[in-house]
Amino acid sequence: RFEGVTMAPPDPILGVSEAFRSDTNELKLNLGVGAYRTEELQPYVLNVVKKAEKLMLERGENKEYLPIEGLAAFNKVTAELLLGADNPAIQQGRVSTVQGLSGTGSLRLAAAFIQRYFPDSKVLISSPTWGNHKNIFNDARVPWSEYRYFDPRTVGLDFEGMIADIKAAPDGSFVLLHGCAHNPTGIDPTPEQWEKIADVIQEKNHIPFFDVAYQGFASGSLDEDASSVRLFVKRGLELLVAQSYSKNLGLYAERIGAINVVCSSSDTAARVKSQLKRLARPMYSNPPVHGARVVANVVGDPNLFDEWKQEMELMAGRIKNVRQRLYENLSQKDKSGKDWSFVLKQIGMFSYTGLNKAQSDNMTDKWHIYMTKDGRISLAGLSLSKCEYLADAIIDSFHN
Ligand code: PLP
Ligand code: TYF
Repeated sequence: RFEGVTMAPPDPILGVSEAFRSDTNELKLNLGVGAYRTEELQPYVLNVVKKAEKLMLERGENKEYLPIEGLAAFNKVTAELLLGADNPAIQQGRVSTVQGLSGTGSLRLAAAFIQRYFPDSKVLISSPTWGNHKNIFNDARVPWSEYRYFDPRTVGLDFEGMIADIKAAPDGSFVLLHGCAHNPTGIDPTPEQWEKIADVIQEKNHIPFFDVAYQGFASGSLDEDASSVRLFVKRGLELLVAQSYSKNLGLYAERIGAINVVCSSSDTAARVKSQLKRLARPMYSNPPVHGARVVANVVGDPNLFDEWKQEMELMAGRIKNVRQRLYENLSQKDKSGKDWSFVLKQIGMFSYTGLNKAQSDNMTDKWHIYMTKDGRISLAGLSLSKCEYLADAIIDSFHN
């Protein structure tokens, strides 16, 4: 009976928000979850989303079930946004796209696909990675192991280690790669390093599996942020790509994303799609329609699309501004001579500070700054006016 059920641990990221809510101190700051806030630290609904929703309301769209694979108009634009509309893989019908329950649900569907069709393969994930990756593969019963990624000495990429570990893995492994703005480190390979990674993956017959949760958010350019994925597609490799619109369109709670499988032929793509649908059906039957319509309207309309890009630049720009201010405050206030330039080298929503667990605890217990225990702070939850306070807290925590 249910008496035997034990208490599950809180989620290391989402649990931080719960702790934040119960803190009554006025200085408190939530830098845990990666969710964009305005300079006033309020949640933000994009204007293009409101416009698309207004259009949808005016059209009086119904609430009928979607097909298992999702909204056709969404699936079309999402693959085009990812790969570029003129990509030969799309034109040749080699991309099978299924709407998913945001990034997480799309990753989970892909994991179920791997478990069913490649039960002997494992997935290589970066060390560190987004905490939910391990949960997803564990629950899908897909074995995984880690490849080296972060080098604490340089606060940069351990490129040699990464290549060595990808080489050492059994042939035909899946290699999970963050398309851009690596979570939690904010450190991405350079274009030259991506080429080398692709070389090794090709040599080893591995299958690239991209997680793209921040397209447009890293550089401010949708195309630039997809260049890693496109480089692999250009080489003619078969690969998987999970997409999320949580961050770049601020559609967090709408749960809208997709899984794309780039195949060697249109025939294969059709069969893969049929199997993804077969896996989705007993899990959730079919996906929600609202977010899919919003994306289809924004990406599919030239005016809204342009406006979206401007809003995204605004969001990405605000994060870059606080990043710069935080760096300046840290450099000016810290008298120890520590080099803080890593803050500027990192990209995307986060800064991986190098604070250890005890130091992160000090941030929360003494300074009321909520963050994950791996030392990651979400700059998307920071304002220019709070940078100085945060710098004081970080310096205090580092040197104590
Ligand atoms: N993958 C990474 C690396 C993430 O950072 C996130 C969070 O945004 C996701 C996937 C999935 O998030 P969601 O399920 O909200 O799309
Ligand atoms: O890493 C983050 O903060 C974001 C948001 O289960 C997130 O990716 C965190 C945890 C989670 C889903 C999304």
